[in-house]
Amino acid sequence: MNSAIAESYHQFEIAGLAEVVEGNGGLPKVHITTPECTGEIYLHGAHITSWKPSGAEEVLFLSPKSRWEHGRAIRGGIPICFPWFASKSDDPTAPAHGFVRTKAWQLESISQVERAVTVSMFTESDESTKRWWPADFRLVYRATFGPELGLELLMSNTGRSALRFEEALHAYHRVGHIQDARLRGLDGVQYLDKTDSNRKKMQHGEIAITAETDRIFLDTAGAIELDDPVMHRATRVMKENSRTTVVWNPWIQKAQALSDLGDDEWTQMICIESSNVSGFAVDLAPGQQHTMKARVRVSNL
Ligand code: TA6
Repeated sequence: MNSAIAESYHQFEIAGLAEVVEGNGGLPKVHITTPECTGEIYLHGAHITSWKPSGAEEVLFLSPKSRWEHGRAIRGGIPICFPWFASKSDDPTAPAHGFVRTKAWQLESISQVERAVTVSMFTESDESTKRWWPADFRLVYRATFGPELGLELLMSNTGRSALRFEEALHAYHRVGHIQDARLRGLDGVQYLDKTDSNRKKMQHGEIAITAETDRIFLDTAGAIELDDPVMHRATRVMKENSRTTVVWNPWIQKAQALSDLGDDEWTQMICIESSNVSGFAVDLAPGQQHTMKARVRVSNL
């Protein structure tokens, strides 16, 4: 990170709490250290790569094999999928999960609120986005690092036409061993099974991961509990203005097929994604805004 860039970020820093430093691949990141937690968020993709409450272990999974370069997604942490989820329905050449996770966002502010630090970043429509998606938009992301991790994705339609978009906070949660972890909060919820031609199915009881799992849970606003007996930890994911939850674990073969994920790393992660995807994409008229929120809390199991 050259000195001019460092200088331009200096104005945002809060002494002793938040600094902008050079991260992996030379990409700038905000490093947060408070009495309550430590955390990291890259300007690349507004991508949170770490949140560690005091006295607890790292909550997010991050692959040591991840790439760190403009135009590539970071493997792990919390990628932001927008304005489409997975592949673009009308263009197979478009980047998976949209284009904001692979571009540099701009730092808007860093502020201290009680026991937490909030980092705010934004990205807007430009020539590179219009290559894939004609809309005019402004996307603001506020990440609050404290005793809980708070996430807010605020989307504004800054154009003159109505638009429709999908969004997901594609969070990689770290677990001791996936086969011992259990997910609760989706009992009785319908889902699309991506491992079975998107067939619609019903979840019965808690989720145990015993094979490749890729499910879009539909019309659900409830909180998710992740129980991890190996790390003696319970993680609660709460959300607002989100009507779908995606659950993903690549298992053995898919993990081997991903060059930026270690072959055995499928055992250490599960994705729980607060989202609005598939039939729950969001419509916005010109001038309208939409905010999706999520909060993560950990406790001892
Ligand atoms: O969220 C689940 C999913 O859509 C899976 O189908 C899988 O592809 C995963 O995302 C990871 O996608 P990525 O483009 O980051 O490799």
